[in-house]
Amino acid sequence: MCGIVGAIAERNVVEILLEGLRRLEYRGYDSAGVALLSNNGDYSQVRRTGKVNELANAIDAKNGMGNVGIAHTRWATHGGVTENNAHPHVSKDRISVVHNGIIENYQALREELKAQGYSIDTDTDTETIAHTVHSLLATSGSLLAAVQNAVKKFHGAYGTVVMDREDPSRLIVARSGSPLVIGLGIGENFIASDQMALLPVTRRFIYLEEGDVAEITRREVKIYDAYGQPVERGVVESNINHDAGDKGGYRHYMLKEIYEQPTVVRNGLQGRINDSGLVSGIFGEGADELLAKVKHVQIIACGTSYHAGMTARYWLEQYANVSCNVEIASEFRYRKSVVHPNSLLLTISQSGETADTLAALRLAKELGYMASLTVCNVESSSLVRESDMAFMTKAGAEIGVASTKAFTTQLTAFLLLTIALGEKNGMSAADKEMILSGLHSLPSKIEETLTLAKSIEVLAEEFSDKNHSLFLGRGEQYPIAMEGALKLKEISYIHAEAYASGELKHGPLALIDEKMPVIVVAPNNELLEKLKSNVEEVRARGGIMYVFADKNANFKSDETMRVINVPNCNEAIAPIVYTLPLQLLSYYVALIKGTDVDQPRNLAKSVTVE
Ligand code: F1P
Repeated sequence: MCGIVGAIAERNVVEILLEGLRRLEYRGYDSAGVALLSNNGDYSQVRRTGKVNELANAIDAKNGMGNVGIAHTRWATHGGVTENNAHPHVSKDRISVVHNGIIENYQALREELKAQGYSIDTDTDTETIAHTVHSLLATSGSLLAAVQNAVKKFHGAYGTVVMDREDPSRLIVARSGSPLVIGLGIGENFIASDQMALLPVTRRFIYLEEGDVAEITRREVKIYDAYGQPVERGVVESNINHDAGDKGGYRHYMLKEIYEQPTVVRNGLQGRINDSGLVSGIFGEGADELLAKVKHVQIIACGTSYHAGMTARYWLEQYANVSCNVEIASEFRYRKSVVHPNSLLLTISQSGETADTLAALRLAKELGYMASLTVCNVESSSLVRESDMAFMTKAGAEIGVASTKAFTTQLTAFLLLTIALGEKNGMSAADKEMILSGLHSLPSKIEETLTLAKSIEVLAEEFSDKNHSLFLGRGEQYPIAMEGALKLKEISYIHAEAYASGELKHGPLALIDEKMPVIVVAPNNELLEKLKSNVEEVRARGGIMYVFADKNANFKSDETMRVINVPNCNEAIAPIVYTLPLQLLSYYVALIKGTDVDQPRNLAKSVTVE
């Protein structure tokens, strides 16, 4: 989604802005732009469609100088991908703005602005921010006051940075619904939509809260809350590794992140389990008392995180004896739902900024859930700040748009939560022991499973000319099949659908022929015999199958079936282990097809608009 970078310094800020944009590239975008203002009042602006390098190439000594500047990568929401629609947007050659989010009432604002004599030159909602601030400047007395008055008129979501060509001494920023972080330097300050953009220049950050407006000069940051009152927001020292954005020798971030899984899962378990169970207090202060009262869990998430939630439901009901519903955030937030007694609202998100998930959390607070817990990968995110409890997945920065290590660390977190809730709800000692021993073996099982990469790479050749595919799984492997299908469609653009294999004969069997590869996830569990019958149903109709199976499941390769044996593992961790070959399969298929693995078309890493 859109990325914002801003800087105010004594030095030329152009490289800081461009490097910031490059570091946000992974989030997905279609065009980029920068506006620069020098202390002597010289102003320049460059915008380009395509990659940040196109923008960088268009910058030279004449247009590449500024002591203050704003920059943006755009992911089109209103208006096509054109240079004219790229940010910054300018009003009356004076006010320049960059913006993330959507101004929902932009049509009404346009009419109002046209009546005041402003000409509307782009198809964007953002242009109305520039004109509205400009129109209020004369009566407001200062740029800060103009922005404070302007935001009162906006409905929707915004993170925005405003620059006045007549005043190179300040930037004004405002946040509502879209994240913004201020980076503190010495005699210089910065702003970005994601701290990642600023790691080369600072480690000290202030996270703006909903409704905040801030005035940023070289030496000072003054923050005002939604009521216009001055407020202090804490300074946070980031411990994110500066190199978190490097590929570390791998061809793609996605592959690097797939191979990081043994390490990040190990980190996520460290200090949280011991030989006899969970270390107390791992869900945060006061969480143990709250969790002890939970009788129902409502899970809300989107995309890959939703699949983690679906897997968690199987575990919570099977082992922890706690009832659980799972719903996509964009559905939950717009329908009337019933709150069960003693219900825990559980959100799952890699980024912690997914607009629909965040909106669902806010709605749930009004609906009367007993408490909220988020399982999240970004400590500074809105979901973590706004939830009663947070459990950090510790996956480290995930750059590839297609989520991999975030997913397996989420699943690891849910096995811990299953024990935590199960202990209060009559979980059997045998189940607890099984999950615990599975968790202890998990990092090495992941390592072992990743050694299948070579044979999966060979298998991937057979997919490169296919247009459709079917993924099958049963029980807790059904969401894993869904996640496998999502990975394949996200990065290889092959149409992939997942079915609970018991559902085959209720429709999808009609699709089976030799052109439709069927991928089957088949661990050795109590549903194996049922799954084998489903496999025969496919075989009888001439389907070609690719089966990821436990050796003891006794599948044999033949002309209609390729079998890849997955290392034997216990039932609890099998969904995590079986995720890995599916990640590798989609990676190698995408590689063969030559798609943009890390930044697949039309997608964004962090979906901060509805
Ligand atoms: C949810 C999500 C990701 C997906 C893509 C778009 O994000 O659907 O699962 O890979 O990046 O967003 P999050 O809420 O888990 O950050």
